[in-house]
Amino acid sequence: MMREGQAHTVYRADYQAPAWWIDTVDLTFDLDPAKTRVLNKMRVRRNPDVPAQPLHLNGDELNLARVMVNGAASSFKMDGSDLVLENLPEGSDPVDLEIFTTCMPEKNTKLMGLYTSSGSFFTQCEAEGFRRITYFLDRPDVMAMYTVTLRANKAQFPVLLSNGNLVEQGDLQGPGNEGRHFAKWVDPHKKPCYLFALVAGNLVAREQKIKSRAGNEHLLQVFVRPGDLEKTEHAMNSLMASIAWDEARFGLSLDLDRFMIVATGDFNMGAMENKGLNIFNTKYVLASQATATDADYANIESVVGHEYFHNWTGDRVTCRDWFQLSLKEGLTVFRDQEFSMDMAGSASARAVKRIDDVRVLRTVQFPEDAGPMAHPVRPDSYLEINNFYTVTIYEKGSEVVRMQSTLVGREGFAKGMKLYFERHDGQAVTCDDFAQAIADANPDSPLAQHLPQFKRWYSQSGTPRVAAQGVYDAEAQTYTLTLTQSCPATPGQPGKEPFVIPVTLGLLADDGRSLPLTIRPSQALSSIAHSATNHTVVLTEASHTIVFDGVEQAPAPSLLRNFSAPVVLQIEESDDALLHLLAHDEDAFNRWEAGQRLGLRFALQAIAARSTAGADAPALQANLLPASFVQAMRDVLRDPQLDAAFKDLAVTLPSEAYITEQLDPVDPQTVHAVREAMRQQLATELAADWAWAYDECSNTGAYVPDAVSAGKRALAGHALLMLCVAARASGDQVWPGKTLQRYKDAGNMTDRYNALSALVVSGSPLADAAIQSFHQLFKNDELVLDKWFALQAGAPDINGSALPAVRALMKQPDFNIKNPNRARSVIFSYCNGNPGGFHRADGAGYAFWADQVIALDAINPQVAARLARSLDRWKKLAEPYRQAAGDAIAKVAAKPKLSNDVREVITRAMAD
Ligand code: B3K
Ligand code: ZN
Repeated sequence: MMREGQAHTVYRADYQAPAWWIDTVDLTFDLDPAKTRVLNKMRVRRNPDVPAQPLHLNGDELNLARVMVNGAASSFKMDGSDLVLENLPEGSDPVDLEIFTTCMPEKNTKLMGLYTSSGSFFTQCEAEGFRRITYFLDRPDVMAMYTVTLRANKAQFPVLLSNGNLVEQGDLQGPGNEGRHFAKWVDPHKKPCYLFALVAGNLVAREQKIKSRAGNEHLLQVFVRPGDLEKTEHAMNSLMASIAWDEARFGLSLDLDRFMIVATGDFNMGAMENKGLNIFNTKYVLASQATATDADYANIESVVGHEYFHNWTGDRVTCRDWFQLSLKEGLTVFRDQEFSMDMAGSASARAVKRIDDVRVLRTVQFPEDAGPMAHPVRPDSYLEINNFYTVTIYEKGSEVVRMQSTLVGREGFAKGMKLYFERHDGQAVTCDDFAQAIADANPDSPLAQHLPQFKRWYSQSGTPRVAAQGVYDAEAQTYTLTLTQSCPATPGQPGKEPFVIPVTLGLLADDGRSLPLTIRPSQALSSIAHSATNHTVVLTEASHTIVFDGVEQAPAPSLLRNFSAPVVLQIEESDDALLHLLAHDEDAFNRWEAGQRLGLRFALQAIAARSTAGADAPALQANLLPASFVQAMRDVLRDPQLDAAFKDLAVTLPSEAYITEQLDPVDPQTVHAVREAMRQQLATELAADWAWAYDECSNTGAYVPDAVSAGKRALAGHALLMLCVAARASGDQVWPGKTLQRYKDAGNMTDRYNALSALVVSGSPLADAAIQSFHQLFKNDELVLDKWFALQAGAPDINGSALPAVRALMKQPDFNIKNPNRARSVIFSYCNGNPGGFHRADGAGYAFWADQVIALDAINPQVAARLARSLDRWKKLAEPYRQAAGDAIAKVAAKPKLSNDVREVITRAMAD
């Protein structure tokens, strides 16, 4: 039965407690790829707090065979694809239900519910996939105890896994059961159905026994396909580190005898935190130095950590309803970010991680918050919940938790977490409950003082602006800073109330020293002193005037240090002031930020100059960047105090996505051309410095994926790219030649991939041969092939070459649109990662996008809806792009059989 025709908007305000509870669930699966039989025995009872209602069970694409109530066959009714039981016994006694259904896992291309991948069974139930396995109250506030029996052919499916503890296993007896076996699992914790999982197949496991601080023994297992076992060491190490970290930092220990991770090559997203049985995309499990880059290693650590941390923040305390998704996601992203920072070690490595996270926030979340899909961290409505697993829920949600931590301090936050678990362990709760616990544990904090106002971060969408203006009075020795906040209108939210905004700041003297801060006390403004030279002021009003006393000279203000709030800072600063911050700020984040602001400024100036000149615009000049900026980049590169990883970020120009966000209307080809010209200039004028940096960093010895050596490899790779870019202009082939040699000699994937990428991205004639050789070397490794596809789909567009190249890639025998990783590596890499190739004046890129959204929607609506987001910002495109993008969107909208997922994205894009 299909869900089509059932599309309706769900509103947060309509939340009602369930009319029935499900106390226990006993599931028996007869696993067969073509037709799996599911027997679901549930004990249910009426919720005494809610007026009596029929039991309305969700279902999706199920074949129903029979329903029994307290042992007798029962009548039932269908409501669309849902099952309604109207005549259940009155009263408060528990009722025993038995529901027998079948489903077709091998036909399940949506990868939601029970599906097969390379001959094994996997499940994905969040958000609403459990209803594709059996009829159920598919909502997170219904928490039950699960017993699961899996039965299958033993040769084909030797491993049978589900949540919790294995209590029984053996061969099945009797006629029809030849060659079949079973396993019975009991989960000792009650859980919502979205955390249910099963896995069955031919898998092998890396195992590790550990002892917790409390002295308990646990078995950790990482399951993969035979042959991949040697690539699981890093995932296992990451899991052990995560367990140790959660105990040390938050006093949270593993609550299960056994914790399992299973990898599959077919997965809609990164990974899933099913209780005790996490299911992962292979991309975030498998790593060897020959096949995975430093970024892959870091991502594995972060995703393994994220899913493990969900064991408490998500699984022990879960969401009351899906509007509260950020309760678990924002908090768990905050926890994984902190984990990665603690693992990275040095202050500089922490800053690098912070910069990486802020880059994602500003290049993906800020555009989301300014576009048609803008929604609050706690949304008010949705058509399809899967569309709300967004950077706003995750990354902005994490920033909202980070601000709470800033406002109560690190220790105060740990106390708040403790109270949160004391109050809510085993419950399904709301974002309000979380913030209340953090505030109640810290009654004297600015968070407690301003809690209702602080919670506007959950309810108001859009990215706030903070405008800053400073005046120095030499005579009075005061520096007066006025900070004014505002927030643009977003869909459904024309006006906004002021937010609580923590602004961490300092003042720099001429010689680069940080000045001691004396903030004149004021009723309206709380402030927190972290050190003599670094304070956080807490904005609550539309405008605040902050007076610093005893300021001996006109200072350069360093505001929003460490990106203390997810806002846009608007401040007029001279180039010199920014160069000064870039050279001296004690806050590493703001050093990087000063360079970004300068780079952005020069890009916007060049773009403005070109659009004024119109069609007569001369070819871009080589010197878009002033000599002082180029020199500052040279100083960064050559600075003996700075880590390579920081240098790599500081000498990277703002991305096209970030520049684009500052413009309205935007001509994407101008943005592309200007950024390319700026990069060409940095490549050429700093050629000797890049060569020096390459020599300094190119040899990192035996491969270890630690932050310091990874930083060196990143900078060496960046230097190679710039040297190849310089060669493109000069014609000198020495560096491309060296790069090809580096590609051949590389002892690890990071160096090999960076060399290959330098050749491809710089458009070197040597790229083709290297691309061929890479395919030869790695044609049997799916994850490396994804890199191979992605690199080519993102390759520079030379006279319209990118789109035909993408079409050719899709004809390759190893392209498979049904595999989400492969679809992403080609189609998404082109539509989202190759702006110069995608935004074609003839609109062919957009037409291709429309065709792919439609094709994918028939296979996998979740993946299709992600792709549908590529044109979110189409209304601010300049002509002829806008018209062409509008036509492509209309083409998708005209399809009668769209999924809710794609329909919602497209409808919003058209309405905005
Ligand atoms: N909770 C899952 C995401 C589920 C997405 C459903 N469409 C992974 C995570 O955030 O850890
Ligand atoms: Zn998560």
